[in-house]
Formats: sequence, C-alpha cells, structure tokens
Amino acid sequence: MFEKILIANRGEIALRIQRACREMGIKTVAVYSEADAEAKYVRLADESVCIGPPPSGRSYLHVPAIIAAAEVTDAEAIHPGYGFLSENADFAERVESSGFVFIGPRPDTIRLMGDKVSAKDAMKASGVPCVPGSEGALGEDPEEWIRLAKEVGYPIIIKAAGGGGGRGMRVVHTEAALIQAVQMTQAEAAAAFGNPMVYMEKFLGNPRHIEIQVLSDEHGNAIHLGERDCSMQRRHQKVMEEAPAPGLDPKLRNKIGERCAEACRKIGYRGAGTFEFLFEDGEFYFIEMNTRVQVEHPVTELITGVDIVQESIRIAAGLELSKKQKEIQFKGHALECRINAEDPRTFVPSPGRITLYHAPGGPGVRVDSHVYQNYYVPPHYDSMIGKLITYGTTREQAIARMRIALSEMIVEGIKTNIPLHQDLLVDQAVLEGGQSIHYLEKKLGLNKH
Ligand code: MV4
Repeated sequence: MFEKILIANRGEIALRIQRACREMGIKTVAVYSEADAEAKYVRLADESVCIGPPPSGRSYLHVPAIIAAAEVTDAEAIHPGYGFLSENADFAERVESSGFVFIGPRPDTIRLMGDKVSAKDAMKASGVPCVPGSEGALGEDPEEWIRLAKEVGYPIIIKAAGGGGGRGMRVVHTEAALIQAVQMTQAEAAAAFGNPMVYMEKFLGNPRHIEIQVLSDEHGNAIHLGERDCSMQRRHQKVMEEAPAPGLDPKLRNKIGERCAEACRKIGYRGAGTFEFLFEDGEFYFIEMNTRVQVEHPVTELITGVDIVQESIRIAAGLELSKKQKEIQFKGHALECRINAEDPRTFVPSPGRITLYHAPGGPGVRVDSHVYQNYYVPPHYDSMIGKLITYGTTREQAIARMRIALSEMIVEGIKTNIPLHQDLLVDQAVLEGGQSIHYLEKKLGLNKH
C-alpha cells in the first residue's frame, strides 16, 4: 500500500479522501490555492503545499505545480477527486510519466470515455444498452443525416462528441430544422471542445437519470454497487440524489449492473466508475461514463457498506477488490442533499463568511463538509459547501431523518439552498419518488407564478 498520497483537490472531497487515507494508515498531502490557506482540509493534512493564486486555472488546474508538489513531498500517488483534473487524460499521463500513480483509470480509458462517440461505441460493443441513433459520429452528407433521422424517428437529439454533462446538445423536432441544427452544433462543438464531431440519438422525452456505480481492479475483478437516482436536477446540476432508485425492480438492477461490470472486464477498466443511463418505460439507455469518484458516491456507500474511496486507492495500489459481487447486499435507503452557498430561489451564488454553523447529527446522518463556523466561502469555486446524507431502513425513514437534519442545520452569514431542500421533502411527487429529469425545473417554473 502507498505510504503517502497527494490529493489534487479542495473542499469536502479533499477531506473525504483524507479520511479514507487516514483509516488506511496512509499519509496525506493537501494542495491549496491562496484562497484556501485557512481551509480545514489543509489543516488536517499531514503536509500541505500552496500551488498558486485563487483562480483554479492557476492552482487546482495547474499541472506543473501539482506535479512539483508531489515531487517535493515524496508522495507516491495522486488522487484527483472530482471536477478539476479528474477526467483529464493528459494530466493522468503526466502523473504517470512523472513516476506517480494516478488513482483512477488509465489515461487511454479516460480519453476513450471523454469522447462520447467512442465511449458509446465501446459500451455498445461490450453489451451495454444504448440510446438508438447514429453508428458513431455523423458524416459529411446532409442527405445521410435526413435518412438517419427518419429511421430513428423524431424528435432526435444532436450531441457533440466532445461535450457531455449537458454541454453541446440540440433537440430537433422536424426534418425542416435538421440540417441547420447539425451544422450549428458542429460549429459550437468545434469552438467549445476543439472537436466538431457530433452524433445523433433518439430524444427521450421524459426519462429518469439513473447511474450505476462500478469498481474494477487490475486482476479481472469488476463489481457493481447498484444504482443511484439523480433525476432531481436543475440546469444539469444535481440537487438531491438517492439510492436505490424508487420502484426499480432488483432483478433489473442486477441485470444492468452485471452488464456494466462485464463491460469493465471487457475494456480492462481500472478504478471507480459510473455508467450514466437514461431510464424510460422500464428500459436503460447508456449515455455517458464518468471515470471519477462522484459527488453522490456516499448514498451508495450507505446502502452497500463499501467505502468507494478506499477501494479506489486499493485498486490503484494494485490490490484486488475487497469484496466479490455476491458479498454485496443492498440494504436500506439513502438520500443526499447538496448544500450550496446560493440563494434558494434565484440560485445566485452566495459566497462569504459563515458567522454561525451547527451541523446536524443523530442516527443515520452523515455530513460530508469542509466548512466550519467563521469559514469564509471563497467566490472562486463551486458553491457546494457540503452534503447532507441520511440513511434509513426504508425510504420514508431516510426522508424523515433528512427533514430533521435539515431543520437542525444552521448556516448563517451566507444564503444556502436548505429551504429548497425543505420544500422538496414535503412535495407530494418527491415523496412518491421516481420523478423524471424535468420534474424540478417544472416545479420551480410553476412556483414563479
Ligand atoms: C438525452 C436526453 C434525452 N434523450 N439524450 C443531458 C446531460 C447529458 N449527460 C445527457 N443529457 C440528456 N441526454 C437523449 N437521447 C436528455 C438529457 C437531459 C438530461 C439528462 C440527464 C439529467 C438531466 C438532463 C436534463 C436535460 C436533458
């Protein structure tokens, strides 16, 4: 096992990775920008290195500074967390060519999944069900686009190969609008991602967003940890997640989960990963794969008892997964509310000093947060100040505990979205569960009037 790991991230995930390391007897190196000099994760790390000024382009995204920090501290491996450099294949390559272990997939796997066309091709070839559409990227011939769209059936969606996470997509309802839509998406994709390639899919009108967590080691072992329902989102930002997905048949979970695990074995996937699906009318359709640990991984940890971050470190160290699929049991229900420093109605970020802070507690309550009383939420980064996660033997119990936890949680001095979560947890449709990806935006739209 590693003796020392550098954590190339900040905030709650830096703290989360540190806790995993500490439990495994691994020393940690924190890197931080000048804006994070006072941060809790910096204080709690065994060592810390300032890597630059506040803008992330000059600190958390600055590859030479991070590599240098690993060199001067004699770290053996680098954990990228989520966001920042976590899905940057060039960074993973630089880490490895500098003699460190990248805690995540091999660079070529990151590159494969970063191109949404090659990711889909690989998954289709490995037996994962995909949204019907073009075979690979669209070619040059507009007549071909028209023929293909007719075959797929309107509405269709044009997506950029270099996009993902909701960037670079356009829905097309009629043949009259097709050619211009493809050309505009190509032009935008070339400008935004340096890659003009686009592909076509059947547009699913009212799906849920359900993702499958996998772990795959270098000894041919791959397991799935079931699904998370991440449908409650606004502008491609997840607001609340849960596991398991309400109403999903356990047989279907095991079937799709096993498909994902098998795809991992086939492509020789290494590390923790997430298969994103759209789920509509009882069918799963693969859309993208995330090659990093995700914000919402705790809900899976709570219902499986598997520490996903510790497993990602074991895998990187060349060890085998600590559990076989048959040892994984799905027990109870978990919810996660992302707590953001933002106006609960306008969603405008609200950085600043936290003048009063009380974290909730009690049975089945987990708080993953790096903030504390008198902490200054810097304006330079993501507005998430923590995650409130509750567990219960039933969904109802997890919800009841979340309501209590939200009511106990005190954050003063800045605005937070706690009131939004409190609204959601008394909403009849949310209580029913199983809403589509459009539910929250519709609800918020209606509330305006
Ligand atoms: C889709 C879709 C409907 N049909 N693909 C948006 C994010 C990116 N990961 C894929 N996205 C979508 N792809 C087809 N064929 C609808 C969305 C979508 C969405 C997906 C997941 C979560 C939230 C979403 C919000 C709007 C649109």
